[in-house]
Amino acid sequence: MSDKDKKTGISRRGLLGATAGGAALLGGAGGARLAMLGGAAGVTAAASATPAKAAAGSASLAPGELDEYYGIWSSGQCGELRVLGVPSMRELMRIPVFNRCSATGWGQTNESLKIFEDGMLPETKAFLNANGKRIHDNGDLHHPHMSFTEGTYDGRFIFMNDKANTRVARVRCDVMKPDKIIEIPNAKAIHGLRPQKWPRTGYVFANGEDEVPIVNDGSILDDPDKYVNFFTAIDGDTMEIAWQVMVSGNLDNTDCDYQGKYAFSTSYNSEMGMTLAEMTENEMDHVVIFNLAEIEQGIAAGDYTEMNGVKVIDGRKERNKKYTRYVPIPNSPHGINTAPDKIHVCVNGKLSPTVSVLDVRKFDALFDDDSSDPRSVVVAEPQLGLGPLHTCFDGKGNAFTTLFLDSQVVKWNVDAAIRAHNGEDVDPILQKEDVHYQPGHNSTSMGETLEADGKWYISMNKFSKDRFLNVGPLKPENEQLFAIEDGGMTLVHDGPTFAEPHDSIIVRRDILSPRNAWDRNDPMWAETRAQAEADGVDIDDWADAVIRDGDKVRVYMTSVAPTFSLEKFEVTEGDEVTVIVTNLDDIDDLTHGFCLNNHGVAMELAPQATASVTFTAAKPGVYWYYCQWFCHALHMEMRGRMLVKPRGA
Ligand code: K7E
Ligand code: CUA
Repeated sequence: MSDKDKKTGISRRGLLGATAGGAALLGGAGGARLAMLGGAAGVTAAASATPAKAAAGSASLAPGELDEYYGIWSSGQCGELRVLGVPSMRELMRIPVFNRCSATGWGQTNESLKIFEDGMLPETKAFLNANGKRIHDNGDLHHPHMSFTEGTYDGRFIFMNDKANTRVARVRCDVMKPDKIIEIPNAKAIHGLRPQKWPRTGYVFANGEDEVPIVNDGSILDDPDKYVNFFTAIDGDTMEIAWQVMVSGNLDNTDCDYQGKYAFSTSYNSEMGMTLAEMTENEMDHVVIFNLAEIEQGIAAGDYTEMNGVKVIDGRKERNKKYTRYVPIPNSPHGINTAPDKIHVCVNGKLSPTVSVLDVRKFDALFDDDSSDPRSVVVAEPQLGLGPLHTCFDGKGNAFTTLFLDSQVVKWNVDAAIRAHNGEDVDPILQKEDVHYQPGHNSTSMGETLEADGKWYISMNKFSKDRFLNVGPLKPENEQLFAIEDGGMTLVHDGPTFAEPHDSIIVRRDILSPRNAWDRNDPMWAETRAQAEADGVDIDDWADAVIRDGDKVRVYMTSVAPTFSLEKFEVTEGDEVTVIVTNLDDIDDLTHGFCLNNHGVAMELAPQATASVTFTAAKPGVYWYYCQWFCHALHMEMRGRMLVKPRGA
């Protein structure tokens, strides 16, 4: 029984459920909306062949009805993580990760700054200080993936990359907040990211996309021989770097097997070129296969170079075929996706109209014999259409591949593709559907796990163009949800999203059960708690205190709707003030906030949370602070005053 149930015996959910009888209402509205979209689609592109059939109703939920799946969404250059309900596609939450958030204080509270700073490399700290900043508060979050145990999601963590500032973050699924943000040494621009699926996570694999000179000290620019890329294995439990492998070519996306033996990354720019012309010269680029056991043995045997505190194995092309093998793939391959059949890996050709299918059972033989042909692991290479970027699966032997240039999704059968490759006269392509427009990633419900259930398919489209009301030169992206359970593809949702939902996973709802209130002993504010104890303040009880410590002042208060325990406090001009607030309310959804007028200070205080913020009181006068999350009928009255006395007065 959750906290709220213990208190009241009834939750807000229960109340909503009791009034949610009028389900038919929404089904009708949803149908009308979809009919309109079907019409609009004809303007510049062929309308989807199957707009909103009867199955459309299955994506519409009655008010108060809960979704079957959590959709975990990236946000690209917004730097945050988003949570949607699937199939309703209602946005449920935004979780700030690499970005600064006004509503929650993420990137400003001491607790969040500590997470940023703990994972930061020393040279970045120095760079930021030189620029008058404490953290990078932007990110480019492409790939969110949940931790696995034995091939399926285990509800512990969500891992994600930041291409902009070469970081990897972890979000705790119990409170849906990040607890680790680490900067990856040596590599530049972390792009592809996947957690190990078997036996568990385990490693989190992260690709460095941009090559850099091995010694990147400003003395080398145009000397391609000196440039390398890095593949990184992070320990998902400790979020420490386990090892890196130096490779040739820009690493793009990555995935791993269901056997716990191999990871593999697509790589474009095998030329190691610096300009567009140089980068696209070769017809064939490659997939790098990483032999995990051999790499671990190599590390244990001391066959590594230490670079910036990380053990780095040399896995460059033709250096040592023990650790890596390079499989030639046409042409600038992009997405790489392991099928839930545990055997096949789909490599999406991007500039080639093909998807190359690798058979992981052939990888052992490849590594056993140095002279073996790396192409021997390719068991099919169907031509699917123009611009294949990413593939996902229905768990029934079928694959769905996005075709960026064709603005389509192609549904095809993996087994048929293999038979065609072996000379049989069979067409693996089952269906093509127009999407609007230019899809990048796609995902199916539970599709990257052994529990792929083939119910829902999401197309994350890069362009919306004319599909919605014009909002100026910057347009939203567009996402489309298809029901695929009956074997066909039925469009059931078509809706704009802000920049840029890049990738997603769709997780069965029973896998996640976040808390309704924080644990008062949460590690998030352990340091704050230790300081309070040192100051003799019990932050678990209705308390207030103003502790002066030289020019530092710590102001403790607690909140119970609709009051703060401190209605006013005094500091002196020039003091470094830390305000520490604990929300003692433990009722479901009773979040307070602390916002200090004209100081750029604001933070969220969810039930039972402690948070703190530090600033310099530089402006004498009276300043109101107030609760910035609506909490009570007297929410407006939940406020107090800070007096800053002139120094020397
Ligand atoms: Cu295809 Cu960053 Cu996943 Cu873009 S990557 S689409
Ligand atoms: Cu407390 Cu609003």
